[in-house]
Amino acid sequence: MNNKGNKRVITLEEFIIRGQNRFPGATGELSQLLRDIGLAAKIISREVNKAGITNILGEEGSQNIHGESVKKLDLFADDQLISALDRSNITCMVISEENDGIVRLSADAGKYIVYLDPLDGSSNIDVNVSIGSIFSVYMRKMDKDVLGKEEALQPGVKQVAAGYVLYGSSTIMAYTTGLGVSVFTLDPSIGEFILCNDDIKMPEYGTVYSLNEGYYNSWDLGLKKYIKYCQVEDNATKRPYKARYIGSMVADLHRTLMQGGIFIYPHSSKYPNGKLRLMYECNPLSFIIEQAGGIAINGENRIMEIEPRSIHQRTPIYIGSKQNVLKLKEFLDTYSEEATGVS
Ligand code: P6P
Repeated sequence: MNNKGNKRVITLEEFIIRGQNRFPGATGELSQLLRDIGLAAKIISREVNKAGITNILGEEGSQNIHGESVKKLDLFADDQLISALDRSNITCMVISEENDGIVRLSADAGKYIVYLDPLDGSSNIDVNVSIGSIFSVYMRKMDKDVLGKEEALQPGVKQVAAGYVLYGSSTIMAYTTGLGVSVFTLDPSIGEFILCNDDIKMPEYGTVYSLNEGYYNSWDLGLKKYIKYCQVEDNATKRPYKARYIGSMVADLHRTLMQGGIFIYPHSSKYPNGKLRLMYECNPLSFIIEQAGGIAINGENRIMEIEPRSIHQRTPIYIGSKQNVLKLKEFLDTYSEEATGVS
């Protein structure tokens, strides 16, 4: 509190430095990396919030590695984040949804590897629906003197930091370094991210389910049964749940973090391995949700324990409040092919 009894404003920069001081051997490099991402986020937020005015909306004309049309803001966000990381000489390489291969930065000796989804949910840009940036940070395995994919292919449990920026009605930044989840709101009048919650814990049980029900016919039996369970009236478990689906993973996950519930993107006939990417969507958001007390699985195993085979690998994901994910897992196990003999 300040001398007028008002709650003191803590900026992202101040909070990062405080966090650094909790690690006696800290060199300040991870703090610098997080500040760099914060700066890029402010610049991206400015462009997202005026996208309708400048000619930055619409498609850039090319396609990314996944055959998805690239929006101009996608490339702008990618450029801003990569150049911010490059300036500090502590990141040796970046893997981003917008680049087919590994992007080697000037700091060959940099100790960090950063995965980016520069602008997730970009299909929503033109209709003014919230979109987000996602980042995931690993330590380089210093015993390898050759920078390559084997350096980058580490399971999510090895992340040293992860977070997202949500460009919505306000711009929110949430991140974790393994000591809980901190959430900040951008105050555009002073250009600072201001701390809102320094150790957020999500509800253990939620009453919102979130998935694209358009793919219902290609779901596994267990998922069909679970969604029907969510829709049955039962006062004791506060069912039927609400259905909420924004179609922008960062927005759906931020709501799940704040209100509880479950977000699902399963495998389907269209996406046999799921649509969402393990390394720069599911691992970082799983780190956040687990740090806030939730669970994230691929239907069988913990997302963050998946041994990655490729940098753009996809995975099904079931993520959210502990009790909701465990209940879903019961249905998946009960009605699995093994249990029913039905494929
Ligand atoms: P669908 C956005 O394109 C995205 O990658 C995620 O942000 C979002 O959760 C998902 O795809 C939406 O996919 O198939 O429901 O449109």
